[in-house]
Amino acid sequence: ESHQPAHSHVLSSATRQCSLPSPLLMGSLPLSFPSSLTLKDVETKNSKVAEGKFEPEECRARQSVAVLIPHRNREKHLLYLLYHLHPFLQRQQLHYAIYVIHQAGNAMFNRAKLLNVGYLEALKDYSWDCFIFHDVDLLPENDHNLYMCEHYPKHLVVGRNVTGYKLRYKGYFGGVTAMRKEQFLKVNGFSNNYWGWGGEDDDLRVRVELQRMKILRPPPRVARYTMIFHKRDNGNEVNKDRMRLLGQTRKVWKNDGLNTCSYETLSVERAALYVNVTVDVGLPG
Ligand code: UD2
Ligand code: MN
Repeated sequence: ESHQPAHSHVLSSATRQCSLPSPLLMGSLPLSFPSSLTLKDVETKNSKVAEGKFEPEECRARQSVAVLIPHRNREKHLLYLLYHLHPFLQRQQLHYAIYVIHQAGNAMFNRAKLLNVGYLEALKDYSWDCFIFHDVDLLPENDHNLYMCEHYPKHLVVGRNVTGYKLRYKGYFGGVTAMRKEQFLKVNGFSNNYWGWGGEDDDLRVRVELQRMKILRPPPRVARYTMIFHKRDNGNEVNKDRMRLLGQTRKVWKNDGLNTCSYETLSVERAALYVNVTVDVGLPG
């Protein structure tokens, strides 16, 4: 139904692109961890989020962003992440969805493969422009740290509370990273072969460098995170093979990644605040 002539150039507010920076940003906010917080509370506070998705009403979002969270047995961390991340992403006026990729079973954890699965599964829902690969225990402290993709891959974690807010080492690419759909495809995603803790983030950095892409980082005062304290999980012991694997990345990346990622999706549950994809990623070997 329309009372305007078809050739009208009057733009409705919803077709005007969101401004940059978003007028809703608040800068650095203190994080809180209410001990009695429940998922229901977080749902109530985010009533405009449905099936993990949100889109601003007042303007047209600049990017459509899928946030992918590898997960197993960190329910409390996930609750605090959802509690902080939903309002944070809404203030950035993004069209976004949050996907939790849950590894079924108790076998060795495979963060990188879970993120490949997340990318492939999320693209079945929508043609997302941008992917954020996000540890479950990292909370962004400043909403000027934009969950958007750039001309090159972006590493969003310069500093963490636990490391005195300093970059851990040159080339460090762990924690939270942002890559365009095409950039991730170009590097063939993550390796599927890193089981247990460590190395998979460095492997992705090597893939990025092999494609002559640079790595961008926001200013240190902005790219700050709080990591919720944790010990090393059972089933995610240090991967003793990681250095050997890292030595062969340039030889094997074309045949180890998105194009060889075999898995079995056990369920896709569309909860209010996130899409939960439970997956059998198989066993090392
Ligand atoms: C660092 C990196 C992380 C990854 C890891 C090595 C930072 C800030 N993070 O994290 O990106 O490269 O080293 O693999 O540098 N997880 C579960 N359940 C488990 C085990 C892991 O959900 O049982 C997920 C969860 O999202 C977690 C992530 O995997 O945040 C990384 O595992 P971690 O937090 O134990 O490792 P950490 O903090 O050393
Ligand atoms: Mn951690």
